[in-house]
Amino acid sequence: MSASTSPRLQLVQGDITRQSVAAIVNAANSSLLGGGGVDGAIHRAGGPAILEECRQIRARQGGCQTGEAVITTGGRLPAAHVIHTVGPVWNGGHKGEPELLASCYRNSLRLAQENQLASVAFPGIGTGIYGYPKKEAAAIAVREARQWLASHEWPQTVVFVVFEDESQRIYEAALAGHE
Ligand code: AR6
Repeated sequence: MSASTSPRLQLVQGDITRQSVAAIVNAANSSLLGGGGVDGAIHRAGGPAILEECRQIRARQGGCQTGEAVITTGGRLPAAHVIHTVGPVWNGGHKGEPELLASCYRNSLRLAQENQLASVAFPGIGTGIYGYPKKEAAAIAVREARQWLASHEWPQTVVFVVFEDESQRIYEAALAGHE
């Protein structure tokens, strides 16, 4: 159930917590203390070491603002690291949501570059509980990843991980549209 689009940009259908990559990206909230959706699944699968490091980051810098990103261990996950980013809550699209979502991708990719992470897997940040329309979000995700890869060595590979069939179709279209 996977489709390869280019050596450096890939699409996989499945559970992001099962991905053997250098880092998976978490659709977190600004508290960094966990929640539902991907966030809950990552903390469950990765164990308490992730939350412990999130607490240390909170103590240092008071959480993570919308559009920003922080990095922790992956705990027991196959991925060595988790990059936590906070997507915008969808509020009609005129409250800066597109720019904030683009920042999530760029800031996550910047952390991957700084840590020389070979491969990073993203879920559809913001497209679950936070309500960002999936098609518009996929277009931003693909645009930001392509722009980053065109001008940076790290990460070498970006993987979009989609859960549902509908998301798979949406990403396939977004990737085809930018070829
Ligand atoms: N693997 C890959 N994708 C998944 C998985 C999985 N295991 N589980 C869900 N998705 P969401 P958000 C998809 O709600 O909208 C949390 O409570 C899902 O279908 O996890 O950014 C946080 O603590 C959807 O397309 O993230 C925040 O409070 C996408 O991942 C809030 O939710 C993201 O859905 C963040 O909401």
